[in-house]
Amino acid sequence: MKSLIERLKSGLLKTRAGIEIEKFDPDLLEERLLAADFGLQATEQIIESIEKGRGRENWKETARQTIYDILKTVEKPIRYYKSPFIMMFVGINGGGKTTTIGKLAYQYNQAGKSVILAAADTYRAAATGQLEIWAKRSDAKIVKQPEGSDPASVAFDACSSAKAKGVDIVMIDTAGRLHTNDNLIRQLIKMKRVIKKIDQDAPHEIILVIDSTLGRNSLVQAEQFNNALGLTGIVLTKLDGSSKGGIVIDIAKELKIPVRYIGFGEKVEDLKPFDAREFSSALI
Ligand SMILES: Nc1nc2c(ncn2[C@@H]2O[C@H](COP(=O)(O)OP(=O)(O)O)[C@@H](O)[C@H]2O)c(=O)[nH]1
Ligand SMILES: [Mg+2]
Repeated sequence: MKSLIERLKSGLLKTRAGIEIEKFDPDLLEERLLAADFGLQATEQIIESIEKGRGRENWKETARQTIYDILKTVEKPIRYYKSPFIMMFVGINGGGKTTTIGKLAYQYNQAGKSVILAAADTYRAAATGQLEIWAKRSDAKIVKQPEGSDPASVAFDACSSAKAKGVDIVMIDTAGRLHTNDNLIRQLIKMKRVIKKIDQDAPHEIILVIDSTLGRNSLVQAEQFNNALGLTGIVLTKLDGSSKGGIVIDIAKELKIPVRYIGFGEKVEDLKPFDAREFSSALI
């Protein structure tokens, strides 16, 4: 079986291949980095560091170090400081919320933690079913209500049940689309407020799940969610299908929101806490 690092490396294959050049050429490198969605600021910083650095022979080493320095600022793993630890997952449809929650539920279960999943995407009929499959796989409990129910009420039920039963972790799956974007944001704000009735500090994490194949388009989205909800972290998914993995560097540079996890495949093991050193080494 492949090690996790090897899996991460093959996950980042497309992005790595996209920025691969034979020898250092600033214009060509700039073009390649921008195409991989590194963003202008980070691209300039990387090229400058090479030009000022220890010779062009070692340009990859310098680039890797500069990428690491940028990424290090968002390498902040989740700190589980109380129980139940309540996490809301938000983001547009298809981004990978349900899959990420499922993978995490499995990993927590393996680590001996008890988990409740809240099926608060009550807007789509199929959403609860998908979460149920993950719950079975990872021996997690699921709290659900009929389609069309109030998502805040599902979240509230899940959190109060976790508190009553001494469950370690609650993960709340939310909708990615309603009739309008405003409705969605309002619904999420209400959910956040209702959860506070269980614990004033909760939700302890509000995590935006972003599809990395969308590249820079997702930065605007992230800003909207962040302004409305105050994000505590980001999960970047689908790095395996993306040639735009540079978006992680752009996020670090522009949004400065901690990157909690990265997803690079559909299997439970294809989700890792974000590690700046590993990521920069796997990239270049
Ligand atoms: N290749 C790949 N596919 C993923 C990854 N994460 C999620 N997916 C797929 O993306 C699709 C949408 O994911 P889903 O969790 O339903 O998104 P949601 O609408 O945000 O809940 C599903 O087909 C998932 O299997 C990933 O890291 N890599
Ligand atoms: Mg979903």
